[in-house]
Amino acid sequence: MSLVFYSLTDDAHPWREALARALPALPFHVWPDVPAPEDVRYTLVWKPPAGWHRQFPGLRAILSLGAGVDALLEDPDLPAVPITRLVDGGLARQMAEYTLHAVLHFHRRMPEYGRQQRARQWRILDPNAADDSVVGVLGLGVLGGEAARLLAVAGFPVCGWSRTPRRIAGVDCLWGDDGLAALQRRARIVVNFLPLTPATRGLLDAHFFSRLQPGACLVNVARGAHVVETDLLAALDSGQLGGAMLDVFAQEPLPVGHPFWSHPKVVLTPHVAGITLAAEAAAQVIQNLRRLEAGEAPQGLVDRAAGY
Ligand code: NDP
Ligand code: OXD
Repeated sequence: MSLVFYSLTDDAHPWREALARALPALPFHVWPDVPAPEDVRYTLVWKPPAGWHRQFPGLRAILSLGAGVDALLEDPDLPAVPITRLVDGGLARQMAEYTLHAVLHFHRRMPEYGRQQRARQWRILDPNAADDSVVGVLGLGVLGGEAARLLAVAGFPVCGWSRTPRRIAGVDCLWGDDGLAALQRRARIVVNFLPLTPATRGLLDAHFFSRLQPGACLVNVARGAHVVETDLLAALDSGQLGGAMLDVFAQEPLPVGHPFWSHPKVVLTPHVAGITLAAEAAAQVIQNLRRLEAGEAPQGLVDRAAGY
């Protein structure tokens, strides 16, 4: 029995140390150095190539190094074994911080002050009242729910949208088509925390933007493919959207020639809103491996039919 680690972006070393300490009987291999593929019972992965899991005939479960499992589920050759995802594991606080920063950026009119600075223009703009900056959070799960809570505590009016009804103190929780329409009418700043599924892919398109108040702003920390990028550029250029802060993109790394890099209304970061840190996430992975070995249900079991 062994575990294989695959990631082109995460350092295997702290994971190896943490797992060796807690589970000394489970050999830890870093792909491609896997001596006996037939002995592999678990994989701990971030974006392995399609078909990669087929080489492990004895696989019992796939443990994702991230919260979103869209890339895994897109693999048509993914074995029919349980998949677990990170449930917070240190991501929620980072994502909530990023969101609060983004909301304050737009609420305090920083994009306009940035443009004024570049033009050497000293001009005082009318401040927004906190009540005016209604934030609409798409996705009220582990990460979106935490960000919505923090924004409410910071004094912003917050409404949020989920697939099934949710209750979060200080947040007006909406669901279904009517709920989405209400959020679009009210929100000045929309923050996307949805998982990427067939139901949410391309949701943030021209139709979506046209239903927001003119000058509304978008923060996307979920997945690039939620956004129809040409529609977003058109909405920014027409003034329908006042600005966008983007952490995720349809193609990552973002190609050097992409118009987002130099667009005056776009602030972007390289998929860092929440970074998986072994020091915080390993305990959850270890607990899940113990549960799986004991035949118990792991935490963060992915619902393949729902796609998240
Ligand atoms: P969860 O599964 O905990 O929450 C997902 C939320 O989205 C739930 O509230 C769910 O509704 C809602 N939802 C799903 N489908 C729909 C739909 N069709 N219509 C309306 N609401 C829907 O996920 P997390 O909060 O843990 O993670 C969210 C996403 O964040 C990840 O999938 C990933 O893509 C992204 N992410 C980005 C990172 C970054 O660094 N940029 C880091 C980590 C994650 P319900 O409550 O009814 O189930
Ligand atoms: C994740 C991510 O899903 O980093 O965890 O995007």
